Amino acid sequence: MQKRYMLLVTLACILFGMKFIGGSAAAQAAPQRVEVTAKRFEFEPAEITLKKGVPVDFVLKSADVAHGIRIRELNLDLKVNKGGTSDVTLTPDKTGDFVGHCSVFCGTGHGKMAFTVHVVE
Ligand SMILES: [Cu+2]
Repeated sequence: MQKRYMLLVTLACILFGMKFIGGSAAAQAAPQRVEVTAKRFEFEPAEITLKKGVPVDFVLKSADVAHGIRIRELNLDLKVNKGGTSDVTLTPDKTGDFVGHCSVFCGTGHGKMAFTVHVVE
């Protein structure tokens, strides 16, 4: 009878352990959040590093007028309204350094607004 009880306790521990591991895996699956602020005429930060195959919630905020960010190689094309916030889930599928630019004309320095994403393994 005691053996049976021990077996039950062991089983309960295993089940609890699995639930715990499952819970932390689910927490890891929630995308990491990356915030970038666009303002005349720069992005802050101007570069970020992401991991290949790991989804991130990419948030673009505007501190002044409308801006955008486009990196063709990463299928990133996001626009933000004046003073607004936009976001998209981004999962880089290749490694490398990718340079994007502001995709909404925002003034004289618009052409200089560059943003770099480093994607690593
Ligand atoms: Cu611009």
